Amino acid sequence: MSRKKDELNQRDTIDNTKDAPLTTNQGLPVSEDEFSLKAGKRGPTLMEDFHFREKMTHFDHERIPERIVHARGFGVHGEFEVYESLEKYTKAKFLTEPGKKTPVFVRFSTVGGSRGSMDIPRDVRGFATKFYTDEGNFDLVGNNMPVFFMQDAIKFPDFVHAVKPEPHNEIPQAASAHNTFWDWVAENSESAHMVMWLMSDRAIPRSYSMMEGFGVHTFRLVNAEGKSRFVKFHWKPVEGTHQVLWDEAQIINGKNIDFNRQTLWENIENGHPAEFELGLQIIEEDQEHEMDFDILDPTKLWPEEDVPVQIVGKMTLDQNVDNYFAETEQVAFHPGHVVPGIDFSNDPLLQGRLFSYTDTQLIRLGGPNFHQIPINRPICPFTNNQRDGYGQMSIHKGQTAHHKNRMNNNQPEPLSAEEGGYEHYQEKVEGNKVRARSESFEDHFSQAKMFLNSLSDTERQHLSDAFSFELAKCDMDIRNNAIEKLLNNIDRDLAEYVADRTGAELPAENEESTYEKSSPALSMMNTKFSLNTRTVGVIITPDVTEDTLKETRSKLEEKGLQVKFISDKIYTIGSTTIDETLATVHSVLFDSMIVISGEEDLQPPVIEQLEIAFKHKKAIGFGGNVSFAKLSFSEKDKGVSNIETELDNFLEDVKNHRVWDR
Ligand code: HDD
Repeated sequence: MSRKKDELNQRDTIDNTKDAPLTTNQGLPVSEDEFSLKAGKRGPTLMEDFHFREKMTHFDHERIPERIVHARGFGVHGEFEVYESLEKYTKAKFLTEPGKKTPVFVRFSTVGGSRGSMDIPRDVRGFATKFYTDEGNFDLVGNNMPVFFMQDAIKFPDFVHAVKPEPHNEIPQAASAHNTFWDWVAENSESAHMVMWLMSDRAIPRSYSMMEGFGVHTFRLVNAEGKSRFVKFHWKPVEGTHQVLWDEAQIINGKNIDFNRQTLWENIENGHPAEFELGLQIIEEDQEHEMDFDILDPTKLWPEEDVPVQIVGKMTLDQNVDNYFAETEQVAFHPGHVVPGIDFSNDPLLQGRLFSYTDTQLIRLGGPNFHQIPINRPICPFTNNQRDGYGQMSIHKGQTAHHKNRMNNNQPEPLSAEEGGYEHYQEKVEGNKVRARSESFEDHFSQAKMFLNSLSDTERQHLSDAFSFELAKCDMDIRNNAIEKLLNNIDRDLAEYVADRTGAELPAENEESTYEKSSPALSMMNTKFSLNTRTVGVIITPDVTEDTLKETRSKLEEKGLQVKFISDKIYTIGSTTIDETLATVHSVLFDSMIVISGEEDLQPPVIEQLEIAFKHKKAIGFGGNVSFAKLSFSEKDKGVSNIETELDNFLEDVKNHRVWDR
């Protein structure tokens, strides 16, 4: 179990859980750590106090610049195993050796917010995976959405400036619902497809283990014969793709700002790993131009019904970090970290990313030796002639640090491709030097429309309300512009709805896309459903007996549910202790609620939580003598079940995530 972390952390772990003397960083035992050295008990502190100075200086330097995007993240360790050899497609060893477990580190993140912001803003989620393979590190630096806001990396700084809090007053935190974001997306209509994803429920995931991951760009796989194919990478969550509601997200962000990270942390601590299957979509080189879009355009996805996702392996994330800063904060991803058998396409967004990531680590991690930080270090040997620099941790032996050399027999020596050296795919390219975009990237609205065509009524309603929410937070001219330049070009009904909800102008001309295609895989209603890791908050009144509590817990836990007892205060009956109070948790923090009462009436805080759970379409169970008199719903409503007589109905509703047709 500890293998993965140990492999990375060898030599570098300082175990503060063991008995040890307190020392300075020079190893000098310290005799007193509460008082600085003074001239007299009430006198001034002395410059001579090296212990104080060292401790304070270190503290003063404890922060590094947060990431410009994806600042708030949460990392976990695990491993990846391929199901069957993919040697037909690639020579990457970790994809050709079934049974071989490759250690991985995954960092999930929000994009726009600062490191201390909340877990469930409406935002894209980062899904970055570092595979520590025997041929070097491979980083798949993706998101939970398969497309992106722009087609060319040169626009990335503009986009990030627009989505981040506004420069004059640094408001709003971790939100796209403001003028500069909507100004940018409306003026850059290539963002239309991604904006649809951002306004959809994909932007408010229930859990990091319940969202898909996408490599986004078209990459190449290259096999041992040198044959190349285009590929898109997918992560499919074993628990399915699920969301919270926007109203719920806003309450969660106040009740538990750490909701997503805490869920993942606790699930892993409790033995429930997060599991994802790796999927590949493959297009043969000679079929490059067969789609009705350009496969190099990162604002387009390959419909899964046209190019099926082949499931090829599984990633199991089952180990939390030992130290957040050392691992999660210092991990450095880069789409350019590849291994033989994986190569790039000419997607202009990907090409720009290949520059940006190393550049950002230099400022963030303070110099060119960030690859030596344990979490970034390959687990295979690495040698070259790079030397010195800030934070050099390695002691390079020998007299030479130059290539080619005779003094050291030309060591370290480059390897040929046959011997395992990385060789770039020899794609033939030619063209004039131009600052221009290919005409094949010009259609910005068809796939935005396809996304809308693919949603269920519930999802479409959520998306329409999300647009209305966001644009209502903008100035009127920004609203009008976004409706005219984006929505009216995607779907007239959507434009009408949002214009009506926000008091904006509906453009005179209907310019909606006539694209009719839909892709069922895009609806979250067609995902997997499972009871695994689902939670239930069981509210009880003080007159409920211990037997009832024990029986309730065991029958729910037996089905895989995670149970918390909630009452107006913490108390113990027999061997059962109440877990939470009505003040410390809330129904928004659970997938489902149960209320069990004796003879006592339900009190206002209980009623409030149940009403909100009902409004959020959650499964509600009841037991004992619960009276519905003070509730706006009854036992006859959909998704409300007696757990003594209809437990299976309750469990089915929990498994289905929400009672959408309530
Ligand atoms: Fe990026 C971080 C994903 C476009 C420049 N990006 C970052 C992270 C993820 C992504 C998951 C966080 C990694 C971590 O956890 O440390 N980025 C994407 C995806 C993109 C994308 C899926 C489009 C398909 N990014 C993109 C562009 C550029 C950048 C076009 C610049 C040209 N991204 C960065 C960055 C970051 C970053 C500024 C900030 C921190 C870091 O790199 O390490 O360099």
